[in-house]
Amino acid sequence: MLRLTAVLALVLTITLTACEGTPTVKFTSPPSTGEAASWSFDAESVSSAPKGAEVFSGSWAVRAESDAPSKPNALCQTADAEFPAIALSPTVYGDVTVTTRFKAISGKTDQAAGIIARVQDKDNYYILRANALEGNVNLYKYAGGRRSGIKDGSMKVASGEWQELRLEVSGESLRGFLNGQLVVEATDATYKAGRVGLWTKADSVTCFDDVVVTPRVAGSAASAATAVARTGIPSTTPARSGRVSMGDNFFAPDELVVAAGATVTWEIVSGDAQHDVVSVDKFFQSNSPMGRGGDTFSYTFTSPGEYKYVCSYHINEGMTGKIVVK
Ligand SMILES: [Cu+2]
Repeated sequence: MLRLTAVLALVLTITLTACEGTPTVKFTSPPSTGEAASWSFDAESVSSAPKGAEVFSGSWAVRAESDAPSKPNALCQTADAEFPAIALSPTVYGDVTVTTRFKAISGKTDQAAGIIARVQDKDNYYILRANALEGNVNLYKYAGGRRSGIKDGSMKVASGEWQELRLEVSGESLRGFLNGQLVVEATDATYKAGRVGLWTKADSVTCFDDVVVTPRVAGSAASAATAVARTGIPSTTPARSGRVSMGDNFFAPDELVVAAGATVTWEIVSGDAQHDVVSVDKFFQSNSPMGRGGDTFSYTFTSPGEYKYVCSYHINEGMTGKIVVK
């Protein structure tokens, strides 16, 4: 029996090993913290990939989407490929949080939306992906052009609706959130640093908007939902409108850069608790509490400056945010 167990273990080991590719690691140590960045795609040329991006697979193009969270544009993947993927910029990050809004529009085989991080090259990175057909949010490792599962998380993912996906990578910890709710958590030590980007699968037609990349401040244990102090200012053109998702107990993104004249809309996307939006300097205030489930509050920022705000119910839980108007 012992021998049989040993043989089975050996067979299992060989089988598992055969499924995993061999990783190529280019970025062995985290660099000094990369700059925060954000993409609303609204100032990008339509019908091409965003400036500075590198398409690994699939057909990625900016296009007008009438219901885009920040209008008019979104970035959409429309080809049928094994793993469509795009790196958004050449910047290498160590510990980082990537948040994106996404909408799974169609797909018979798959309706997937993913974030990739610690990207070494087109064949080596981590994946967090939500799938509307399977109802899960899973973590994968892509190594040597082969995908292997790290951990699965079960969660209903709506088709045809804008939602929010977030991947936090810190040290060896990987955490995936859907609409602000932690769904899947695991550790993996393969990749230490790398680029960030987006991912889909097979025949998924998926659009993305309002991608926010926040490097973790060195030495800070706070999650992106509570980390407020940050020096990096997003580098792309300020958006003409913006959205902030709310839940228990976070604003996401917690720092948003918009152009003067932009209207920012806060929306409760998850959770059961009561929340509000209160300007620290009394420029704006929502109803207290806001209604639940899709209720929104909007404010138009006319003057450049920094506008800090809090949820008065959860200020002690770190539910604070900032709008930077340029
Ligand atoms: Cu709150």
